[in-house]
Amino acid sequence: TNEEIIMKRRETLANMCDERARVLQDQFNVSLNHVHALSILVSTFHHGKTPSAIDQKTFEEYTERTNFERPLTSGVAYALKVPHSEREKFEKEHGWTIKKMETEDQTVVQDCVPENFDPAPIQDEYAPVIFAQETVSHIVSVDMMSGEEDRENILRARASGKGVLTSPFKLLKSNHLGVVLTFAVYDTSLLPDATEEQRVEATIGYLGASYDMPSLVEKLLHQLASKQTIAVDVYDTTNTSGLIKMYGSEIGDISEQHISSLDFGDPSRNHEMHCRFKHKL
Ligand code: WA2
Repeated sequence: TNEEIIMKRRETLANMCDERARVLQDQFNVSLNHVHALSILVSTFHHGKTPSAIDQKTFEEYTERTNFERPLTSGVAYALKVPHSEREKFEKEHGWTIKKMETEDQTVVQDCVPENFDPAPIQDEYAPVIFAQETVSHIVSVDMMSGEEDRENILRARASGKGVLTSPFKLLKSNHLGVVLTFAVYDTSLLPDATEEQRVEATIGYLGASYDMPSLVEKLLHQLASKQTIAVDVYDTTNTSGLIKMYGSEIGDISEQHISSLDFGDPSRNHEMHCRFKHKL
């Protein structure tokens, strides 16, 4: 009967949506674990050794060769915590000035590359990127605390000791919405039961990964069958008064929609996958 066909169709949609949500969530979780491990690698071989065993070239080589470990990421980078009192010494040592992050609504598009960025204005502290995977080499020397979403992530990462996610925003040199995942790197003196204040005090840097949602979700869905059949949207649903679409299209009939939950590992952000058939019954 017609009713049975509709029921069956609804069930198929639910199964396909749940499977896609699970694959995306698992891939995200795999890369989150590897970004975490990378933060420990930097702690061990950059901060834990004198002289450091990591420089930009080593970081670039290692992150490129282990890229397969971080599906969905478009690049990883490491920023140092630099208090204002150490800025001059830091800039002299590195031979460049700490740059202010500028977004396209402040500059014309062709100026929106870090080579043209202005020096960061005076702040209590900075988070200049010192190592970057080649795919995000344009953020080297940029103060990550001068970008609203990156700054919020850095503050939350170091106070919590957990991996934290930004809400979706337009990444530098990208036309898409993306998210950034950040882990703080601490001085080895930090105890596991430390307070927030002790965590902030023991922070020495920030390891971050950027996720270009549209291109990466697209790549993932391509690997699954029946891409022709269903349309998939991914939303940040943290703010219930305004969902943010991180990935998706306008096609399909939303009257028959299935919603699968997504857990990207940061309890203060919520995500959902919305699926529908591309063609009416
Ligand atoms: N990485 C890549 N592109 C970006 C970006 C970013 N942040 N922010 C805006 N566009 C080094 O949390 C520390 C990476 C920030 C880490």
